[in-house]
Amino acid sequence: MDFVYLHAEYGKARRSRPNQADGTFADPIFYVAGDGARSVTAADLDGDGRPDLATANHFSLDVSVLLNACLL
Ligand SMILES: [Ca+2]
Repeated sequence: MDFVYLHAEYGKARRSRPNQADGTFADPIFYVAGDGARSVTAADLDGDGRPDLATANHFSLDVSVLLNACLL
């Protein structure tokens, strides 16, 4: 299980901290979302069995979708 959260300082970014399978999380990976991302959820949005992420963006009035491209 990875750890995903929005970072208010950057506004348009969200961060993910990959699980390293030893009880710790790796350094954050930044992903750009829409302007004013306020919430994030994980779900398999394209039906490939891997969880994807979506954010609701307050200022750009849209939704950002990041499909999981991980090979694991
Ligand atoms: Ca997926």
